[in-house]
This record gives sequence, C-alpha cells and structure tokens, in this order.
Amino acid sequence: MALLPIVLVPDPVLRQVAKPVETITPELRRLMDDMLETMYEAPGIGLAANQVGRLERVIVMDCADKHEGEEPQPLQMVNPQIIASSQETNTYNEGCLSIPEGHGDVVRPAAVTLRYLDPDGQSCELEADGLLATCIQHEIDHLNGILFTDHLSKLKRDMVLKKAKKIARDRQAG
Ligand code: K1U
Ligand code: ZN
Repeated sequence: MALLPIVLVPDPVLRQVAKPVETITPELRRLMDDMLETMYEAPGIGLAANQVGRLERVIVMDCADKHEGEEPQPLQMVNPQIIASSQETNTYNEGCLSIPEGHGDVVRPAAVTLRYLDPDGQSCELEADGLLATCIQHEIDHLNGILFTDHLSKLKRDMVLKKAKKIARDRQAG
C-alpha cells in the first residue's frame, strides 16, 4: 500500500464532480486501500477520491471511536448514493483534510440511508446516524465538488478559506 498526497484548497480538482465507476478493477481496489492508509496516517475519519486527485466516485471512512477502545471499522464505498435522509438535523463542528486548520458548524440531516457497492461489487445498504452520517454526507459532497465551507455563512467561509489557503501556500513553499 502507499500514502497518497492530499490535495489542498484551492486545487480545482476539489470543485470537480467525480464520475460513476463502471467496473471495479484491481487498480480501483488498490486506490481504495491506498486512500484508507492515507486517511489513517493523516489522521482523519474519511477521504474522498477528489482529495487525492482522482475523479472516480469512491470514498473511504472509519468513524470508530478509538479513545473508547472500539475496533477499527474501515469502510470502502463505490458509487455511494443517499437514498433517504431524516427531517431531523444535527450540527457538527466539521474539519477537512483539504482545508488545513479549518473548522465550522455544519447542519445536516441527522440520519441517512446509503446505497453503495463494496470493493467486491456487492450492492450494500447502510443506515447511519451520528458522526458516521455526518461523515458520509461530507464525503459525498466532496464527490460532487462541494466543500463543508459551502454550508457556512459567507463571512465564516471567507475567513476559513483565507487562512487555509495561506497555510497551504506556506506548506508548498516548504
Ligand atoms: O473528508 C475529509 O476531509 C476528512 C474529514 C472528514 C470529516 C470530519 C469531520 C466531520 C465530517 C467529516 C476529517 O477526517 S477531518 C479530521 C478529523 O475529523 C479527525 C481527525 C483525527 C481524529 C478524529 C477526527
Ligand atoms: Zn473534507
């Protein structure tokens, strides 16, 4: 497995819409394994293909609470689709591995039902709530070229992105 570079704002790939996967190949499975390794190393709880410069509709996640001693719960999803969302909402202070040091309160449906293919091409359905539901929606937003900052007020969005872009520039300058 390999660590992949994580793309930072304002890279245009973060604003592109990823394309549905037609065939799950060994190369795509390798990509998802590399994404999981990259996510764990970051560290993060989710990662979408756009964030490693790829435009296939794949996401990976692990929302297990390690501080509570939970076992790892890695998820690799191909062509994820939300098929139902709750009326009830939840607010979570989200971060993003592509927006260095950026955080903001985002309101989203508290629970979602998701359909996706697993790495073996099996069709799966998952009902999620809590942090997993938030993370799923954040990652599917990435596949649609949407960042969590798009859900914030203009004032907060501009502040978060200005700071993140400066950090990204400084990191690139070494
Ligand atoms: O997609 C991403 O940018 C990853 C992002 C996912 C996410 C975080 C919070 C709410 C929704 C989605 C992250 O993983 S940011 C880092 C993070 O949240 C974290 C890092 C270490 C331990 C626990 C959480
Ligand atoms: Zn993100």
